Amino acid sequence: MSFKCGVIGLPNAGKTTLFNALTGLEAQAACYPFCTIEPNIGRVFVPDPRLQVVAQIAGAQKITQTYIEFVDVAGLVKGASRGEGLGNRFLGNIREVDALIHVLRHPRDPGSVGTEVTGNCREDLAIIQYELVMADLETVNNRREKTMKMVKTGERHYKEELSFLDKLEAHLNQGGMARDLMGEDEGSFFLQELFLLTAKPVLYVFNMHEDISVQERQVLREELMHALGDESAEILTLCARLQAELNDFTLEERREFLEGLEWSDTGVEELIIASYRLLNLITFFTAKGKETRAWTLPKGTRAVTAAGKIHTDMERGFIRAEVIPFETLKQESSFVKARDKGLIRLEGKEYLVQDGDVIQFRFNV
Ligand SMILES: Nc1nc2c(ncn2[C@@H]2O[C@H](COP(=O)(O)OP(=O)(O)OP(=O)(O)O)[C@@H](O)[C@H]2O)c(=O)[nH]1
Ligand SMILES: [Mg+2]
Repeated sequence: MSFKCGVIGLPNAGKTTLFNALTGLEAQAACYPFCTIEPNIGRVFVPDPRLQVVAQIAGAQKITQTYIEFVDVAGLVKGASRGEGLGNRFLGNIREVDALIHVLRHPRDPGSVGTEVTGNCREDLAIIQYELVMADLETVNNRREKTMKMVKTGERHYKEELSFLDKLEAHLNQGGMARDLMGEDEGSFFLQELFLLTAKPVLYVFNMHEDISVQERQVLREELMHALGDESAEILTLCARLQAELNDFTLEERREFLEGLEWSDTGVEELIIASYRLLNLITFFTAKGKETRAWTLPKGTRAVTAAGKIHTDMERGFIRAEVIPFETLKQESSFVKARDKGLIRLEGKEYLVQDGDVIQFRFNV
């Protein structure tokens, strides 16, 4: 299963333009709201020079890069959680993604992009956040009804869940995000089953018109940081149209094109690497048989869950993980040598996979 990112934001924010820039696809982007109705889905391979090294040491004949799947959905409007616009459909499309990319737009002239984008990032941000919170409140309420019935069985688990749901509801009612409660033990446990939208990690992409100066960009970025308040979110500022246009260029052409423009971006690779870093993702490698492969995971994933990314059987029948960090393997440049020296560790289900781990899973089904 690949890592999925949902691209969300107001209609006309530039979601599809960004999606095209990332994926090199040509989904329709146009200056009217709800240009996108059915979600666009695209794969983006994550460049990682370590993969070649592992493959060489493993003598692999086949190399498979890891990829992120981007899902570009319809714009979200006020009232979406109550079914306005394409509300429910939209929310259904992003319920299952692993992370969100929230696109905000700063147009040169707000009038030019319709009434949805106000050009005031604080207002635009508040509209989307409100809808996500409202949708989550509905999910929490539905869950509570079920849990209330189960509490009667007398099982402690349900009582604990109910008290967590109360706490969560109060937090959401105050405009808080479910992800704020993720750090708590009970939080991450109960939240896992709820698929809440505000529990997903989010990267804010501030899409600015190509004519915006460096100074203005800095001011706008600070405004957004301010609007985000306590939320420890990551922000990427870019010009989506410029990024999308760069896809058709060779490296040389890119340089010429960007000369004189004050945008320093050299292309989509930086964008992907930045998203990867900002979303706190890591890569691990497998080298089994003829194939060496890279896989994407959120930081802090347990070995048994990582095994499940490869195959559900591996998760179910997990015995242990044999792990060697990339740097150690590179130094030894041989799996056999590394094993002889005792450098391949045996780890159990609870081991937290680290970036660069080369892993062989032992399982039994
Ligand atoms: N000049 C300029 N135009 C942009 C930029 N980003 C997006 N646009 C234009 O704005 C319009 C809307 O962009 P889309 O990418 O379709 O917006 P969207 O968020 O996907 O909109 P919906 O699918 O309707 O929700 C298109 O005409 C884009 O070409 C930008 O950075 N600069
Ligand atoms: Mg679109």
